[in-house]
Amino acid sequence: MPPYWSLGFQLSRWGYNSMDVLEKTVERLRQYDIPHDVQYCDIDCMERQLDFTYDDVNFAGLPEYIKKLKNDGMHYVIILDPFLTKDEPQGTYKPYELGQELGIWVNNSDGVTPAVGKAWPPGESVYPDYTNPKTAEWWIQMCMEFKAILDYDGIWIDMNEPSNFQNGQQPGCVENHLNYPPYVPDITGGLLAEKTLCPNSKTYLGYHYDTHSLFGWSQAKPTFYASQNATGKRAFVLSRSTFVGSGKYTGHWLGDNFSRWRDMHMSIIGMLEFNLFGIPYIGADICGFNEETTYELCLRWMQLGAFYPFSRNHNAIGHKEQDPGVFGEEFAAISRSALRIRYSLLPYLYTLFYHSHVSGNIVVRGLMHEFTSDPQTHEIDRAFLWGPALMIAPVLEEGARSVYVYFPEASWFDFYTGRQVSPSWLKKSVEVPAPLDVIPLFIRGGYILPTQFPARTTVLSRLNPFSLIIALDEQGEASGSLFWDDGDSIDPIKREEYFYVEYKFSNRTLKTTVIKNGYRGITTLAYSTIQILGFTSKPNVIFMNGEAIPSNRMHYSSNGKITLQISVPLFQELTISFGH
Ligand code: MIG
Repeated sequence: MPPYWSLGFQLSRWGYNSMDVLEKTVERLRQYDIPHDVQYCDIDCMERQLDFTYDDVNFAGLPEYIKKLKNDGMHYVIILDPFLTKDEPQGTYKPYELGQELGIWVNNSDGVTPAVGKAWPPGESVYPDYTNPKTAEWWIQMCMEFKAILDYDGIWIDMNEPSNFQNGQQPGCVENHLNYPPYVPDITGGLLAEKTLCPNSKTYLGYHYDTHSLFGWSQAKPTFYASQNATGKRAFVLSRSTFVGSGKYTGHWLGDNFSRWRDMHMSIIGMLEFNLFGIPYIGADICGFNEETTYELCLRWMQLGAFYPFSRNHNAIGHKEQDPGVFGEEFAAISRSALRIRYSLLPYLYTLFYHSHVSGNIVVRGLMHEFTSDPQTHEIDRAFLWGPALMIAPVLEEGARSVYVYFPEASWFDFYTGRQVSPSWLKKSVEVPAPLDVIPLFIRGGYILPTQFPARTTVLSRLNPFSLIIALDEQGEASGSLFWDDGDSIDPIKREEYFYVEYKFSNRTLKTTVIKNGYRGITTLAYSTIQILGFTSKPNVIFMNGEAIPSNRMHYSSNGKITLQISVPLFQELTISFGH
């Protein structure tokens, strides 16, 4: 389970370069009231790019600033690289010296001398061999000690392919069948050692040749425990390199994309793939990493990125600022409204993660996943679903003010108006309006989505009233569920400290069934609104648990939408009937 806060909006960049710029950036998001849960600082925040340090000159006051952010309900994530310089003066850099003493680096083919590459920190670097259990212990210890210096909430692990600025370690890879096998995959440079270590390097588990693709995988697990042990809370790990099975310990971002429309489109494909790979916590750098973004690209990307499970705007060093507060009032307002929709839907998203966690179901889905027998869905990579029920159809082209949306056979409702999509649109690609301030969204009939009133952070939104959106199918039925817990403790499901309720609507009646009532914090939460879409005739009497509800609590609009105001604790089971 990801921590709840990690479903909030996140902001990062490589190259804030100073405390002042970092603070001003965060401040303008706040001025514009743009939801913002997580802040990052990249390797420019380190002292000379040394892991487990921070630059106390250019980022003087960072530890105090992090405390301030956290007091304000925000969270902070650090970055760590998997290489350590061996060339700091003796007695000054413990992470290297302790690791050297323990003998935990990836070695040359002799199995004893460390492989020496070149990476970000000054001097030459060695590589922790995370397949060695001793390395895991050392890493966890370093992360825990660093927590006393920067009070972080999660760990971003980068460059863990592992990346090296040279082809192979020094003095280069000898000519043999491991380093130069007769056949290689279609890789950059046609060389296995390209920008990494020689294949005949030795790790605890065997030759690097055999374990190369598992480097990030082997780092994710100890980093998960480092995060968990250091914070005492649910782990947050974000890794650039992953493998099958990584999803148990880490999320992933899609790496160094470009600020191009095509890359924005490709991110949907990457997101769908990673859900199939069992790594549902996934997203791309919003507004693009390399190259300069533009106002319109970045705005459309903020709208799309509001629907990445991992929603982070991130930028490379040297490029113009691209956070949602930097482009002025209109941009800020549009970003705010997209993110407020995200935040209102977080109970639904979190519940999808619960189902993914306990049963392996996926979070973000291609339309073909839900409409397998409709061949027209099989090629769709411009629209996607959250779970079975929410279709997102972003604008992916410059200048476009509409998108073509394919509606598989189902009842669909416009998210914004609640109006049902005309049956004549089904099984067709239909042009729907998408002015600059709108990302088209549709709810699928047959489903009940729990929502919550949004706020600037999830810490605040988690206190707000809940609502249900009940979208009816052709039979007038719908179902759904809500998982809820404290959002950041370790293993709430194993400890049975959670709340789980199932929703069922049929025969004009909503029934909620509390399956698990193990979370104490549930008592202060309440439903405030029940919305029903696709209700064809105005109900005359409404009964809730046997008592009539005053008619002024209900609004019925001719497009078939019922809005009912109630005030009932979440733990209370409900039977609400909408009589003729
Ligand atoms: O050589 O830490 O993909 O997100 O900003 C670049 C600096 C190293 C690559 C990551 C990117 C990050 C950058 N890193």
